[in-house]
Amino acid sequence: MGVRKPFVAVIGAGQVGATTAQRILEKGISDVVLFDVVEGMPQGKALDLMEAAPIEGHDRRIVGTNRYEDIAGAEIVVVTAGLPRKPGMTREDLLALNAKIITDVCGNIKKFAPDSKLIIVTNPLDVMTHLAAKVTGFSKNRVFGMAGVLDTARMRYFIADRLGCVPQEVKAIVLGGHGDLMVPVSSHTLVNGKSPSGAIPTEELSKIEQRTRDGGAEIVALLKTGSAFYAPASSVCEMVRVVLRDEKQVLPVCAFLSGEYGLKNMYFGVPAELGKNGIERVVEIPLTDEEKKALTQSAAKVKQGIEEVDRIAIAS
Ligand code: TXD
Repeated sequence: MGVRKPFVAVIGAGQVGATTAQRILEKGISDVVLFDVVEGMPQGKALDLMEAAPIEGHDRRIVGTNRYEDIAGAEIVVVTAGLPRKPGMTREDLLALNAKIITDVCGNIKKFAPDSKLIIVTNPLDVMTHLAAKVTGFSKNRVFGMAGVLDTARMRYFIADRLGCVPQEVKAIVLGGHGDLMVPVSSHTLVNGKSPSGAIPTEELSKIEQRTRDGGAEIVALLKTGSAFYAPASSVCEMVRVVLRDEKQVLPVCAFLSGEYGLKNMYFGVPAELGKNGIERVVEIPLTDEEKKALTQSAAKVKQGIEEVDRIAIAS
């Protein structure tokens, strides 16, 4: 049995890819094609997930494959192919290794799923999203990356945990590059509509913001053999749902900027409305001078990575 349209293709059936596929299926969002270069692995995971369907009670289908032909017709392609971080590695250390993989994967997406929208997950995230747009040549609204939803969810959880409330009561937003210079926007953090500054001392709030920046590394240090995947998969799944169902919800994502936030011609983490066209529009929110300065610093770091990946592309 094949998949039914509209379906999502997930490239890379590793930790994030397989868990994303599981969440999409079990939440009943769409059918899934799961692709990996390792023979038998995506087929095995797909079969295992189908065997869970009678218990989970959904009627979605998943097909595992090593053939790019099978992604033809996908509405959204989620790219998780690549190496994860090991303890001590920064996201930037992955740049040259993952650039090769993204170039290969995106060349195939261009060929076999030319009308799809791409959600990039592979690190270093902002740079790989730039590379994916370049290799496919797709319009920029159809290529975007997942990072802000995850970083924001981490911060919401840390605040909720500190206050003993449910995470849904906490609103927060983390912008900028998905790296050590990401910017938790404290002026937009709210607990039940109120600033948490009365309930959490400033020093502690800064510690929570730093823990958010280090959130990925904290998990890498604990797991030792890979990086986070449950919360990343939830984050991708939310973006997939919003786009597939044309929900027009504003989420923090890695989007192409044409002057917003004073930045031009680069991918960067900002709030954007997502819908059937992918990025419907970038949303500019008011920031304090300090937050603006932090965003500029984060953008400079992302630009360095973009220049580096462009140099690699020219050299090869
Ligand atoms: O916030 C975020 N954006 C992130 C990013 C959150 C978590 C993980 N993040 C990054 O996603 C991470 O740093 C990695 O770069 C990717 C994938 O992480 P994952 O934990 O899923 O890595 P795995 O388990 O090693 O899976 C990667 C899979 C693996 O099965 C490989 O066989 C496959 O990618 N792979 C390929 N698939 C297709 N085509 C090619 N060329 C290929 N090379 C490897």
